[in-house]
This record gives sequence, C-alpha cells and structure tokens, in this order.
Amino acid sequence: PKREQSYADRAQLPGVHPLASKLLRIMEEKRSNLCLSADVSTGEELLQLAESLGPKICMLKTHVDILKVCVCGGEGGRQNARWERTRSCRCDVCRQDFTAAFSQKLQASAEKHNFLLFEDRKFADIGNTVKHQYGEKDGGPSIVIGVSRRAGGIFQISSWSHVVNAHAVPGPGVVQGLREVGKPLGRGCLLIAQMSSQGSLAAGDYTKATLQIAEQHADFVIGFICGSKITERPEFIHMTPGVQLEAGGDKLGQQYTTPEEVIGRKGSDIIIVGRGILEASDRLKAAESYRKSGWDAYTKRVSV
Ligand code: 5FU
Repeated sequence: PKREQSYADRAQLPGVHPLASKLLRIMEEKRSNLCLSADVSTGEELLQLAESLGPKICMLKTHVDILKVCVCGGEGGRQNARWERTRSCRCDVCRQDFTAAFSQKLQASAEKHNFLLFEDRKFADIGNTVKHQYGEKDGGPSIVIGVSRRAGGIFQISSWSHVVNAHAVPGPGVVQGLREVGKPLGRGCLLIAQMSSQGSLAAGDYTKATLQIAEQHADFVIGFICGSKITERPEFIHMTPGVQLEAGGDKLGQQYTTPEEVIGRKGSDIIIVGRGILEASDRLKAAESYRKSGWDAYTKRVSV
C-alpha cells in the first residue's frame, strides 16, 4: 500500500485550503499535533496559558462564552471592589471595549508562538442567524451592549478566531452563512461529524451526510471534529476531543481515548486536550507529555 502522506506533504497539496496548509506547516515545524482546550474562566488565565503552553501546541481552542465578564487580563479588574464581589470588571479596558483588548492579546500570543485560534462555538442555526452570531461582514445592525456599540454579537468571533466549528444538523445553510463572513477573512470551519460524548447522535449516516456537506464547501470547511478518520481526502484535517493519557470518562458523559489510539489507530490528525492538561499539577510538563505522545503516534503511523 502507498505510504501515508506527512503533514508537510499535505500542506503542499494543490487543493488544500490555505488555512489548513498553514496549520499543517505549523504542526510539522513545531512537531506538535496538540490542540489545547483552554477551558478556564478568566481572560487572565487564558492569556497566561497561551503564553506558557503556546510553544507546545499547534492550536488553542477556546469557549469564550465561559469566561467571566472581566476579559482585560486582570489589568484593571482586580483593582476594584466590584471585581471581588461580582467577578465582573468595570475597569477602563473592559468598559471601553469588551473583547477587543482581550482578543488582541490572544492574537498577539498566537502570532508570537505560532499557533492558530479555534473558538469552539458549535454554530447550529440557520445561515442568516449564524452569520450574525459569527460577526457581520460589513457593519450590519448595531447592537448596544452596556456602553459599547458593535455589530455582530458580543464576541466578534470572526475578527480573531482562525477556525470555528458548526453542527451539520441545519443542513448546508449553516456553512453558507458562516462562509459569507469567514471566507473573505481567510477563516476556516470544522464540521462536527462525531462527538466524544456517550450516546452522541452524530454517528452513522449523519456522519456521512456531514462529510458530504464538507466536500461541497471545501473552500471554507477545512476538516472535522470526529473520533476517527472519516475520509481519505488528505486535504481535510481530523481533530479529536475526549483525549487523556488514560482511557476513561467524566460524570457527564465525556469519554476519553489515549493519544496513541486516536492518532495511531483511529487515524485522526490532532488531539484536543483540556482537563488532561488543565488539572495537572504541572501544566507545562503535562502539555509536553501530550505533545510527545501525539507526535510519536503520528511519526510511527506515517513511517509504516
Ligand atoms: F465537539 C466536541 C466533542 O465532541 N467533545 C468535546 O469534548 C467538543 N468537545 C470539547 O472539547 C469540550 O467542549 C471541551 O472544551 C473539550 C474537551 O475537554 P476535556 O477537559 O479534555 O474533556
């Protein structure tokens, strides 16, 4: 059988999306197929994670809607009584610009350490709605939040996140809506073809139909959230959550598989790790173990 293409080979494919190509090059350069799921509750901690673990990862995944209201990185937030009471910050940074200061720092960190940002927003509505949730292409209706006015929702995801994801359940319209906003900005989208949680309905024919939507929108869809490789097309990137060094799960249905299993046997490209790193006493050391296991499993796989 033909030898499997390396990440570097795949980055050069004529049909590969420029963002997928960039990601594959980063992976090769940094010898990392690790995506950190930075599920922490303050902007300050998130930025600190990006700075400290940045060198180990190819991508940083966020859930910006779980951040507490202070997103200024703690610069002004801790200096007032309101922060202690409510954890919501009214410092000049946050008041003047809710997300811009934070997202600019996050982008700077991504640039400095050479990783991509992925907001795990899981869009799942009709095209016209997700377009507004993701961020308007050119202005659009102005929404008043506190004292700031901006178009396209609180988090302005399209303005800072290289990658977003979407459920395929609404049909192709969800991708088309996101594409209207993201494509001109050079962004990319992952479709959720499978989920790591127990009893997930994203399986079988649903997974196949998701793949079809991706194939029909390959100018914007760069790959999948999945448990295992679902297509032989090397232009698509497979990313797998539910990864820990030991198999197991949590109390709410999460199921864990090891990096060796996910990369080595299931044929995925990138491991997404949250608590496996975040709950370790030494996060940097843990990130390095995941980076190494993921990378070793990959080199073993492509050398066969
Ligand atoms: F699409 C999915 C999925 O199928 N499973 C997931 O776990 C996304 N996730 C995310 O990956 C989830 O929302 C968390 O942010 C992260 C896994 O975190 P953990 O701490 O490694 O379990």
